[in-house]
Amino acid sequence: MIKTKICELLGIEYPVFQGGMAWVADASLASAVSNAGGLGIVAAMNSNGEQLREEIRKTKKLTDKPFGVNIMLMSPYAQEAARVVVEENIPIVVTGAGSPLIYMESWLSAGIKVIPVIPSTAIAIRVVRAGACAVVAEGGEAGGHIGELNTMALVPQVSAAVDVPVIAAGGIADGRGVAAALMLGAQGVQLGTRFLVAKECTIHQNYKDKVIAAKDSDTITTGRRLGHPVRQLKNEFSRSLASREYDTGITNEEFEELGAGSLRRAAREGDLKTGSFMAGQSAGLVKKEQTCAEIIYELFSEAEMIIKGSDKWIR
Ligand code: TUI
Repeated sequence: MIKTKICELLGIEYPVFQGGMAWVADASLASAVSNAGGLGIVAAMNSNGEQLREEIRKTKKLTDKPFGVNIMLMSPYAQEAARVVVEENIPIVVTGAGSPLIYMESWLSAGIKVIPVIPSTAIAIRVVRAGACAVVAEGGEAGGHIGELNTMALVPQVSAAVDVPVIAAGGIADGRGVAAALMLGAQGVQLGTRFLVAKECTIHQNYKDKVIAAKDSDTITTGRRLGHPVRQLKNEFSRSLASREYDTGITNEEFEELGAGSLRRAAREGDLKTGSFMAGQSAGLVKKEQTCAEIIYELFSEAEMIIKGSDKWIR
């Protein structure tokens, strides 16, 4: 069995987090991941405070294992979500897409373990100084909103720079990725794309089919002009957005408006034309729908076999 410090720290069986994906990571997915021994994470991004409270209560009914809440800091509801996680006694908060520093004191004094997603060593050092108990180092292979560094370079540098456990994210979808992440110094992994096709994931079937059909080169990034590039699968919508990345004929506000509602249209309506099907470069590794328990078991038995067999390289 693969056990690391993060298992002990969070009371989980396998060192795997499920990415807190907006419009995707609901009570059904998060509870299934936690019940399978990983860390399930409910996304606060698309919910106001009361909707988030309802989703948290649903998750509590579906699992008695620890689960976390992901707070996307660019969300208009971030402040409400920050309060609700305290009121609902959530043990673990993962943050993304910005600096969590303004909320750290209130979360830490409520006994919440704070684990920010970070795109660079400098930001990792800053959040650890402020009290983060671990960080998720997410490389640009990931789906959704990404930083500039890739997982292979980011994870070992963050691991060397901070003395808390590092969770690797971005580009990991199978046991080889899990084994590699551990070799890079990580104490665990976070996966989004592979969990998109989990049986317990409630997104539209069109989204799952698109991920399963994707090849390695089927993602594209858009939104660099806004300072927040987003990786998604290629379709009419993402190609058209990409073609306007350097178009001075539209303002940044107009460009941003083009993206509004597109992730919801993909995840909830399966709108193949105007949806933004966010997914990572690892989509090409994702071949079939499985339960969360099957995914997690497969990830760690593959990783264990690879690590056990690795002395074949030593002479
Ligand atoms: O947040 C993500 N991925 C996301 S959020 C999202 S929702 C969305 N919808 C529409 C448009 C844009 C986003 C979809 N995918 N990943 C975690 C992540 N965090 N990636 C990058 C960062 C990050 C960036 C800067 C974390 C901290 C940070 O700090 C800046 C600072 O100044 O401290």
